[in-house]
Amino acid sequence: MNVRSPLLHSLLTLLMLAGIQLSALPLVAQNGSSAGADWIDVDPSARQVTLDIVAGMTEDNFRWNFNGYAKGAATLTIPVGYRVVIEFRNDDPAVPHSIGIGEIQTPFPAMFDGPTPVFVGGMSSNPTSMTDSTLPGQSETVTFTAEQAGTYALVCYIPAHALTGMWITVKVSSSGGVSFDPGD
Ligand SMILES: [Cu+2]
Repeated sequence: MNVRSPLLHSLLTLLMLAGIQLSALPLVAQNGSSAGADWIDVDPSARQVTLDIVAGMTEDNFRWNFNGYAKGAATLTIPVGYRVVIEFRNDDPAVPHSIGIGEIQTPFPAMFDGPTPVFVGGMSSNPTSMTDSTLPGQSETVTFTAEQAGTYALVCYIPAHALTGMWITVKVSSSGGVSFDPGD
C-alpha cells in the first residue's frame, strides 16, 4: 500500500485513532446492554444482569426509594434462570436501608420478623436492623439466581419502609429478555 500519499496517510492516521478510541470504551458498551436504564447491565451470554441500586437516590417518598422508584410502580423484568447481581448503596444521609427479593404483600407489614428471600442469597445483611443493616454511605453486594417465574418485589425491610412504598416490582419471566418499565 502506498502510504506516501498525504491524503492516504491522513486517512490511515484517522482510522488508527478511531481504533484506539473504540478499544478504550468500557467493556459494557461493546458487550452489554442497558435494557433502557443506565443502572442495568445485561450479559445475555452469561445469563447475568447487574443492577446498580441506590437507596435514597432522590427525595421521592421521603428518600425511601430505590433509584428514585417507589410504591411498586416501576417494573424490572428478568428471564428465569438469570443470575442477578445487585450492587446496593445507601445514599440516604440519615436512615439505614436494606434490599431483598420477596413476595409482594398487600399491604406489606410494618415490621418483618426474620424475613427470608424467595431466592437463596437475595437479601442484604441484617435487613431489619436500624444499626446493622446498610447504613448511610455503606454498600453491599447481593447475588441470587432468579430460579422461578413469578412476580416479586425488591423491598426494603427496615420498619415501615416497604409499607410506606419502598419497593419495586420484579417479574421473573419464562420468555423474553431483561427490560425495565419505570411506570408512572
Ligand atoms: Cu428503606
